Amino acid sequence: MPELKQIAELLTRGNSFYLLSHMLPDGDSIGSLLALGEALKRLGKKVRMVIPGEVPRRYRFLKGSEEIAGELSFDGRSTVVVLDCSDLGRLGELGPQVEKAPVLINIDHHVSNRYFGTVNLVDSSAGAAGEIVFRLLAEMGLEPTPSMATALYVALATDTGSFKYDNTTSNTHRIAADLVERGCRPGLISRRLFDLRTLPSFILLKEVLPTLELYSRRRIAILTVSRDLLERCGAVEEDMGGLVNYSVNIEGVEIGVLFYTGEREEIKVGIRSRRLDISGLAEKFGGGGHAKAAGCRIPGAYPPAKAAVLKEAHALLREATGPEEKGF
Ligand SMILES: [Mn+2]
Repeated sequence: MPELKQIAELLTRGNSFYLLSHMLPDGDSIGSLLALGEALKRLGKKVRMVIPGEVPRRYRFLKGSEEIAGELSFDGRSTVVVLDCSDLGRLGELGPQVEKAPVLINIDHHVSNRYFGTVNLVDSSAGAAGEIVFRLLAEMGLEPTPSMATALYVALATDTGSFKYDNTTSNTHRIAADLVERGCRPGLISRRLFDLRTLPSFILLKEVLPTLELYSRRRIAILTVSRDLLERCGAVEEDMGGLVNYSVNIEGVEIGVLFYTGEREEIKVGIRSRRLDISGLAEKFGGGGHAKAAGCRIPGAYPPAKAAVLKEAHALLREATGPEEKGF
């Protein structure tokens, strides 16, 4: 990839950088940001890391996470690197500030990427943006330190669902093996990322499971969370992480949906599938994501939003129903 070389050169030559990633940060966005940030700092560069919103608690054990700012005042000159974002809209209020940056580097792995950068390194075969950052560091001749290896391992482990999803490739495992050799600790990371839950999130889970509804001959499963429920459980939005998986993990279910009716006049929708490509379904409502994990926001009240999503999900199922359906 010529872009890999080009970006490695831009990073080596530049002196001052802003590294940005998306709202509702996840392990891939934060891990990629921190690994690249540390690499550039080690080269003596000036680095500012910004994410719209707060770093979720579960990622605060990562070295340097306390340096990630929630607000940006762009100087108009520094090189901007945007990680793990399919479009600048994912940067929320930060997007318009960096839109016209003289050098805007776009590093991403979403199929739906809009190529908004002056240089674009987009590889949708990568399981995580962290995989691309790993390759970039190698291209720059930099060896990951234990803290960089930990950040990248978090990126990989998060986006591949702990190396369980279909986007886990032999390459993902090779990189993971390399990161373990560089000093990250998989057991400790897995426990922090996947096993430990806050008490409110457990109480929330207990209340959300009874909201389960099944449609379309039990092939569509829906879970619903309201702001009220969240507050009653003493939970915050972060505690909803992973809830959507309970819908799609039911045997026979093809499409799992979690509706969050928390915001006024807006319904947040998380969509998952193990087999079908549901990214188009999210895109129909102005959202996006990956083939098996996507999301969108629908303005208005819950009942019409739910009806509209169900209708599109039915349609997708009808399209997908074919001879290959047997055996799944
Ligand atoms: Mn990602």
